[in-house]
Amino acid sequence: MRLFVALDLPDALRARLAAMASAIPGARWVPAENHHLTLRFIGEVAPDQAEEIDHALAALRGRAFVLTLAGVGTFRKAGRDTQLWVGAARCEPLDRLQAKIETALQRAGLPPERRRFQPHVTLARLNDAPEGKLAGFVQTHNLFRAEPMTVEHFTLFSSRLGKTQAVYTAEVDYPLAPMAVRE
Ligand code: 3AM
Repeated sequence: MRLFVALDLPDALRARLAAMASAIPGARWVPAENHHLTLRFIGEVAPDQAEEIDHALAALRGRAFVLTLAGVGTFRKAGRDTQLWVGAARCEPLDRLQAKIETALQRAGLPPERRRFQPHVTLARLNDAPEGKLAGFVQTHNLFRAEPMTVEHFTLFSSRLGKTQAVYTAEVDYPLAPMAVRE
């Protein structure tokens, strides 16, 4: 099983992200149903390890929080743009949740994730997309700011390769405790 831990997104937000798709040669746009914010990529695991991962995540205690997606950018690898994304406004509760998930997964026997957590929702994967077009996209959407969303659970997804796109399935939702109500 190929697994990852992520936040799913409200339908209206997915629709808004999907509507940002534009004509950029070499861009493969992620369809609305696949939009998510990855907290931890896990990869291929055996069924008994998947069960341990599930137990570790179920034991994690976290609190709901408000998250706002904002800004756009690209990831570059070896001098090439590989991914176009929408970012997240700075959010300490998100960083704390990600750190707790990392700890839980290491306890479940996974090797540590070495890469820095850069919260993002991938809009498109890029293959030789012209830099000018990407710069134009980033300029157009620089001020993008979504409606704040309340994160009340996180999700263990499985991923299968479909014909044209990966097929993601939400396997388990892990609830977060309700936010404290202000007096
Ligand atoms: O959330 P995004 O779209 O950035 O690219 C994959 C996707 O990231 C990433 O895990 C997320 C859910 O599939 N992914 C796929 N293979 C990976 C790998 N070997 C990977 N991340 C790290 N290492």
